[in-house]
Amino acid sequence: MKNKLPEGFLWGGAVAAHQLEGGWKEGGKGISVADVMTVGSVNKPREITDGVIPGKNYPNHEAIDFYHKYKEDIALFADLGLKCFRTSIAWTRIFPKGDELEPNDEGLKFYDDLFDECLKNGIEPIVTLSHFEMPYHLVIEYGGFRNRKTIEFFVRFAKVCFERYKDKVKYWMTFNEINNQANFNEDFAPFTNSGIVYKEGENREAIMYQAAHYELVASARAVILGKKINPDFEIGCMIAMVPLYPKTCKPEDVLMAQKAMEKRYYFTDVHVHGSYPNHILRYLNRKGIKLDFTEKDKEELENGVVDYIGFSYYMSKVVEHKESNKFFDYDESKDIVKNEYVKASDWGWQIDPVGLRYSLNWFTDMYNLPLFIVENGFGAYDKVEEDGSIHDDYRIEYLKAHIEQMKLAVIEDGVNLIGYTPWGFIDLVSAGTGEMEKRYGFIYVDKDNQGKGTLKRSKKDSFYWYKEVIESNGENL
Ligand code: BGP
Repeated sequence: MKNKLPEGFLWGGAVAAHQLEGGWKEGGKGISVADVMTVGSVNKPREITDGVIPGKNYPNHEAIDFYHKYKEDIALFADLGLKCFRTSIAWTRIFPKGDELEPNDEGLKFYDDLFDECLKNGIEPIVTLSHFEMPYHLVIEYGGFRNRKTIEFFVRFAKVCFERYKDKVKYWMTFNEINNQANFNEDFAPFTNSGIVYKEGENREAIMYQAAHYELVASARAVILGKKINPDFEIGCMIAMVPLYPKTCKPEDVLMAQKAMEKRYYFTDVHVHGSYPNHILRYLNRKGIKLDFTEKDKEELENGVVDYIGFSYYMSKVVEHKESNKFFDYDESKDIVKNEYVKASDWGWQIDPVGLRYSLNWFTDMYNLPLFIVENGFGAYDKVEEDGSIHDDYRIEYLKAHIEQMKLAVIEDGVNLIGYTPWGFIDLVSAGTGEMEKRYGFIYVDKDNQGKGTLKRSKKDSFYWYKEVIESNGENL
């Protein structure tokens, strides 16, 4: 047994196109759902406006202007020593409306240049196809993934990307945090790829399960196609991992937590095993939800299983069983309680490094596939000192504690882990709130929630710390 992380471990950083690129109308790009979302805050959800309304503050329009600054940013990433860079391809740069037959070459060219620049600097690009940025036109015209037709549009987009970048990108993911939509009773639109904003009085649950089914089929079909285009591709799913613990050892709480895990993570079963687990089929039956689920879907799900599980990990949550909940049906908007044993961030995200080790073991026990931690990080307010330095020791503390647990999972427990890409390692727009000032970066970007600032980049203390972590392959934390 080695007491080190494996050689070639992919240390990196993660972002998503709409949260950093900006250039929302450049290079032939169309409007995405992220382009119609305003700034919110910890207490106020982002507003999703009906088209782009002049005068409103849309943080994703400019973001941190990576679209124009990517060369200088990649030079900084190389200085930090990143081995890989996880980003997404903005669907609207490739298919501005989403339903065109031919792609937009200028958009394709942008990612050619971006990936070439990474490779030139010894950084491997890791790509998510859909990261919360569906073309807005698909939402308006087709209802997003309410509609089976959207499968075709997504698969066309995936095919074009696979063909174009087949020699530049090896690791792909289909839908970012596909299982977020399981929380359909929360107004969670900024955190999904489905393009669905629920209307008053709708049966959200039925809509969610159908949309999720279409996404799972779209993902499987993309995997099948990708493997034909380049058999060396590694195509993964991407799951938002928030382990759900029982509030007490009361058997009902324990069962409730198990049932909650089943509901949040059945997506992984479908991606990995190529079929739905019985508990979900029975649940849908009991609820009278009939899915549009064809024989061809079944075959595609079976054949389009993923090579690895990419997942994000920020926090754990605690679940309590209520007497009235006879069937142990989990509803995230009602069943979560505070964990008395851990602290939380300013945004209420519970900090639980041991939960990362738990998650790595849980995934391994359940699925026995290679794992990739493609997001982890600490959103916090940063203060710039008079001399320009930023002492983000709280961020270092968070990351250090999580990397320690990650190492234990690999070294002690034998988990097969490909890499670790902390989230938002350059400050960017928050997906949940649209704020700039919920910062995750090792690189500071001078811009505030009102959109003001010079966009100047500067290194935080965490930058120097992470550089050393990568150089020592995780030895020096
Ligand atoms: C994940 C998303 C990211 C990201 C991150 C942090 O759920 O995949 O896009 O933004 O969470 O969330 P937030 O930006 O709301 O702090």
